Amino acid sequence: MSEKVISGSRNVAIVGPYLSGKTTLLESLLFVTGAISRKGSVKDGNTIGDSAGEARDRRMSVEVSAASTEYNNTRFTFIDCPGSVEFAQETYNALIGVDAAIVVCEPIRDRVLTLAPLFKFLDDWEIPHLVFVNKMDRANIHVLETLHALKAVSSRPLVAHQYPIMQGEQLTGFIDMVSEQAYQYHPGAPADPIPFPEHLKAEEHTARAEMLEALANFDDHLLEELLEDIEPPQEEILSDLKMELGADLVVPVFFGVAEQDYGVRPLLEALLREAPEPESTAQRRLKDSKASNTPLAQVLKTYYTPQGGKLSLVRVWQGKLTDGIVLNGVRAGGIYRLMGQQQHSVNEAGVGEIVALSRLEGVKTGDILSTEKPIALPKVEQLEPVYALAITPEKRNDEVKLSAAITKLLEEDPSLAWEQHGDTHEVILWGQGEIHLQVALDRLRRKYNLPMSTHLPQVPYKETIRKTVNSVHGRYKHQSGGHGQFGDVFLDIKPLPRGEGFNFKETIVGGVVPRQYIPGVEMGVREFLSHGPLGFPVVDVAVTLTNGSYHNVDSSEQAFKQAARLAMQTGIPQAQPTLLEPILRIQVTTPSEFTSKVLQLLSGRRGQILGYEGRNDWQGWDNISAYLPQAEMQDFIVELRSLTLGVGYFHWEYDHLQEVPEKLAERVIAGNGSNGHSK
Ligand SMILES: Nc1nc2c(ncn2[C@@H]2O[C@H](COP(=O)(O)OP(=O)(O)OP(=O)(O)O)[C@@H](O)[C@H]2O)c(=O)[nH]1
Ligand SMILES: [Mg+2]
Repeated sequence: MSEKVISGSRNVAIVGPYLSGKTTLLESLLFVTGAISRKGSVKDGNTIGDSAGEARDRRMSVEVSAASTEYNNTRFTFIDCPGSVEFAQETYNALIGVDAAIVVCEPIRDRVLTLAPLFKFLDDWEIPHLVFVNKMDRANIHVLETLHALKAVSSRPLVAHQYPIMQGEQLTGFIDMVSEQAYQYHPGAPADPIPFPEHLKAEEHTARAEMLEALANFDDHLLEELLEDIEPPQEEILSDLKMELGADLVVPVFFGVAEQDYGVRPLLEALLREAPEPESTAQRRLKDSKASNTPLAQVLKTYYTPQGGKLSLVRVWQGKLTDGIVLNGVRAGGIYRLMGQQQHSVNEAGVGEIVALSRLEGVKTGDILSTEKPIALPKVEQLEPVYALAITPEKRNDEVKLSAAITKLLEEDPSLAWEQHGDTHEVILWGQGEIHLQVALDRLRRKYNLPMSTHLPQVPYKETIRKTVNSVHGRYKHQSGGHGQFGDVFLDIKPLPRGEGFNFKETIVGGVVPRQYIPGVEMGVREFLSHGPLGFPVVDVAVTLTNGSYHNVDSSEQAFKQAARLAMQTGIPQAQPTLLEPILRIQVTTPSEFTSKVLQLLSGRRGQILGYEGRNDWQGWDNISAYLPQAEMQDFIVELRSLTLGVGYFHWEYDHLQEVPEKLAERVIAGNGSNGHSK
């Protein structure tokens, strides 16, 4: 067999809403280009895109997956991205490394609306993208309605690259809008040219005129031709499509049925002819830096393979990666082209390729790699965690192994976070939602043999006091065997304004409590405050040591510590202890049509609305600011998503402590720190 000449490459991400058919489309792209000889299906769990166990189990993609193939002497590397919002970070991290993205969507209005955040990301980063309307075997809305819904969520003009030929709800062929040639689809074979279907003449004509007008907005020559009623040559339309797609000025739309390979070849043709070459993507990303051949690559994704090896999926922005290359001071173990979970070793990777490098210890997703000091390149913003679970190893001895395993999980997935909570001592895993965390826990079990049990994290309540009590007496006297223990103190206990924490003073005169014992008093007070009478740490309290007495032989720092504890034990319950809860300041972002529902959701969760306004940078979307008790945050994201077609999200930060309403406080105290969720 003669060696094939590869004359170019394209890196294309496959993105779009949950379950729109991205993994199925990748399977079809690999099949029609001959990279696989049999197509797998998501249902049977044997696709290239979803070959990881966590994806197979759920019949959904949970991480990006790369696969390379060849078509017309061009190497295509596709990156199949997960659609669930809970894995959006994966998608964003990978998107910045591709030359173009295929946005796969279903012909369903509500599903199309969920594309808004993705379109915004693509436009913010100027990533050329086209739309593939999939599942056209079940299209129960008219083509024009689908286009209309798409136009409503894209800030860039959409141009129909094809006009679908339908028979009822089933796609049977298409009219290519550049050549106006009609084609008929056949199962298992390329489409055949057919005569133009006369009944579509009017619709097709309007759609084509709209396409040409959209293109002419960026090409004066084309505009003149249109004004003068001159039919523009096909080459001109194609070159405009290429230029305008490449600059993210327009969004071409295609239609198909990935399951039957319908529309997949025309899509490939368009990518080949119209998607920008890797060189122009590199130019766009490396804008300010001088051209050079120094190897420069960026990590789009980190994998720990089931065998335990580390793989960094990188985009080569500049120069060439060769076997044994040292990047950022670390020697790469090998260079691989990926096919889902399979790795094919190669000797080198040229500029514009996406390949995996093994054993780059210490290198993280997003990192810029070079043989010299790497230049700075823009990085993707990290999503804030919005959902948490407290985790404990099922086997006690596993605690030691846990932190190393979690570090690896976080390298693979930067939208996870973890903390060991200072007050509650729980290990808390933070992420983007329930499924996201379940996948992380699956990985802990599968790859690191660390089965975990989970529970809802405790709310870190605190206590404070409302009243001042003066001269509270505490005396510790103990006689046992040798010499005894004696400490004796009087304390004034006073509430402090919110947020002031704790302070300790003494006003001892005449040495009634000798200097050396005073630190013991403070220690006793602090120890008591770490666990107040309601079961939580006590804050915003001032304690003053005003008086006391001692014994020449029996007194000690330890005895004064005990005396102080006793005084606190008596004093704090008299000072009206009350429960405080952490309040978060949150900012919810939602399409304006759901704003009033979100306001209701917040109020129903004891939220205090601070204001809301339309976003200047995102038409049709609002920002709502509010205070929200942390106790109400646990599944807030779940409800927010269910109210907003899944696209609403929020930022949060701890703001202040606030008294818990009495009824609720009683419940929390009765449950001794259990989550006081008010439903
Ligand atoms: N009717 C029909 N079903 C399809 C088509 N393409 C995919 N599906 C089905 O849609 C479901 C989801 O397909 P996937 O390929 O997993 O979708 P996805 O976009 O990769 O899903 P996520 O990665 O989890 O977001 C599966 O049951 C597919 O069989 C199509 O063209 N027509
Ligand atoms: Mg998928």
